[in-house]
Amino acid sequence: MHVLGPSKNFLAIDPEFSSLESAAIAIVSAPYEHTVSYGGGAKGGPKGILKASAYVEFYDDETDRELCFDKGIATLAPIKFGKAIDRAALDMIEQQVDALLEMNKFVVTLGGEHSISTAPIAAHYRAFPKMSILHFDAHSDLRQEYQGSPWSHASFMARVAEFFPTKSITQVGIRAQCIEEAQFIRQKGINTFYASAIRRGLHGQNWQNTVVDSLAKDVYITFDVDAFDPSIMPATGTPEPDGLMYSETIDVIRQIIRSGRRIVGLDVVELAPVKGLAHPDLTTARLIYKILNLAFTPPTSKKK
Ligand SMILES: [Mn+2]
Repeated sequence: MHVLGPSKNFLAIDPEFSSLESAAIAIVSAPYEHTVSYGGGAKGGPKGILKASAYVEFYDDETDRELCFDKGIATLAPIKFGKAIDRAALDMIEQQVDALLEMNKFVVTLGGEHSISTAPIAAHYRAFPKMSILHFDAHSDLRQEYQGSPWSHASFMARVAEFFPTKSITQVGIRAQCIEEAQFIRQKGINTFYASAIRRGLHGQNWQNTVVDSLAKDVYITFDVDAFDPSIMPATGTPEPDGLMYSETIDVIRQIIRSGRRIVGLDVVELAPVKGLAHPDLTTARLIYKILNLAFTPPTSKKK
């Protein structure tokens, strides 16, 4: 597996801290885009995130450390899909994630469209059989198929639900779906926290705690950036109003760690960089580094 150097890797860090041998964290780039439904550009996501990450500070004040130098972060060269689509493309990603998990790396997968997440989820599920999935998204992605394809980004969670226990799936920020998806959620016992329910106070003031209470001890996070409000995240194919803000989102991650749970893996998808608009790429790069900082920092207090 080829690793990118400081001019192209996550956070622009020297080889001493970004070699695969020494790093505890590995970044996989999956610039895959095949089933666009509205705006395109998600294949530029990994590159946009990596480019912006050069401007993210190494130091995190909350955890009071430079995680990238303490733990090391290796960024792998992007997967070249060639003509591979659907299951064949997912297999390529899954193989790489499998290999990294075998080396005991914490794996972050960058998309690409959301359909790629099926691959790292399958790989992590083998390694962490009791894990929950925490799915941030504006869409529940539970359509059995979309525009004729069962492998559409709009169907990704329906594919996951074929091999993963639906009661161990928690969705946050959902605000656009069809009636069949709403019925599927109820039938299968998926824990879906709708944006409207959060805003109407149906999950209480500390809704983040209610979200985290639904999770097992091991948590895999799949993050579609369109979970964020379009005011802070306009650079995505299918933006929807009334989304999550940055700080309240990070509070969910804080609560995972505070409650003694553990984050076992992460993927971030659907960033479609817009030329001349830097903040969405930076927001995504910072989100990733923040989650890593929290994931690798033992809680100082178990207080809720
Ligand atoms: Mn989405």
